[in-house]
Amino acid sequence: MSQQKPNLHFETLAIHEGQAPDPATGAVIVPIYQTSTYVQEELGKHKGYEYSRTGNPTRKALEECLASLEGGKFGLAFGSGMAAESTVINLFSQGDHLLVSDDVYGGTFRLFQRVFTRYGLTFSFVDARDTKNFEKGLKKETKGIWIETPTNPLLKIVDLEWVAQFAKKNNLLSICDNTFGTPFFQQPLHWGIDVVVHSTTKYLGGHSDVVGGAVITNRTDLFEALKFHQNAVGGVPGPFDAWLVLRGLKTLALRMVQHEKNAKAIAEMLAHDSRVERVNYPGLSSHPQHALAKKQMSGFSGMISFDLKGGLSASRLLLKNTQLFSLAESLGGVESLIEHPASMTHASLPPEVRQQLGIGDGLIRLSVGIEHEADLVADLKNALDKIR
Ligand code: P1T
Repeated sequence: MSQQKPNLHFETLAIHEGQAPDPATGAVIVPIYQTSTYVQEELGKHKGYEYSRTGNPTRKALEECLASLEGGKFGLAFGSGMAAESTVINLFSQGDHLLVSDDVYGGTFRLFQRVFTRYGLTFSFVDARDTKNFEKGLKKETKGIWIETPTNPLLKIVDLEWVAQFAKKNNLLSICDNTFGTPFFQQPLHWGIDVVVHSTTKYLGGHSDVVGGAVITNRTDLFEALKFHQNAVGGVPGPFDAWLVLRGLKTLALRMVQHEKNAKAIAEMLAHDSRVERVNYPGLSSHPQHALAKKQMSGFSGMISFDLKGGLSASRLLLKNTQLFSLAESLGGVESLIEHPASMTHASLPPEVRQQLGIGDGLIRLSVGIEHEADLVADLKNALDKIR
């Protein structure tokens, strides 16, 4: 359990929470406890650790720090975002139904539709910009509501406060994937959401050098059930991976300020470019849900998507001609990335679902890094000029 000190700020918690100097050596940085097991002095007498799937001091430091940053009591770390998601879904039972915001990471859609439906769970994907769609989708078997906000890749916003209240009223477990927002800009637990999940591969790790996931909650009952499943199912991160994410967290606040500043400049440039049909960035006042984004986020993060006029051939030219934006899946690292959701991150969605959502051949997604703003703007302008 995180010993959160209410008077400490985010930046301070990121560096200190769960990370007291090592009692054995005085090391300022939490050591990488690269061990699978721990000695018992005599039967049943140990220093709190028995086996590293169950618990590891490096992982524990990360889990406490993650909990404090989300304003939560309990954190659990996983070997990937998908492992974190699977463990949360393990809380449900055969016959249960979940409402899901329709625009989610392609791998989340795949996990729900192609893995967990085989275990007797059912999922309804609804356009969560209009909360009436959740009301319409509610069934007597509905036990959970799963949202992403901002969504991947269309940057739709889902009303956290409404979802939390709707879940409470209808006895549902509410879960929010906060990967795009990050706890620096958005804290779903604050609005009453039960469980936050993360791909720590992204902004939290921040350097594109580790794959990881996390789950955070304030509820003791949920923590106990999740901790049981973390150990029983076993999707834990290795100590070195936990350490990399912990190191990444230390600079999260600084990085997010720069990600947002750069993203804003690029979104504004794109919004004025004749080759661009539409820009999705919640920080633009023209975003249809800008007011809601402003209510529940303190900043708008570094993810942008936009539709190019000219479809696939225009996309190909743009993707081929950026120098600083590398063509790659993933997001949230210090370096800028560009990708084509329809054939990359969201290729696992059936074509008709992609079309319905508006993930077309002209859609481009940017993960704006922390390089100099002017260099990034110039790189994109230069690549846009190659389209005609
Ligand atoms: O890749 P992994 O750490 O397993 O996390 C999965 C995941 C979960 N939630 C969201 C919102 C995500 O974006 C992801 C992974 N996304 C990408 C790899 C991507 O490029 O969108």
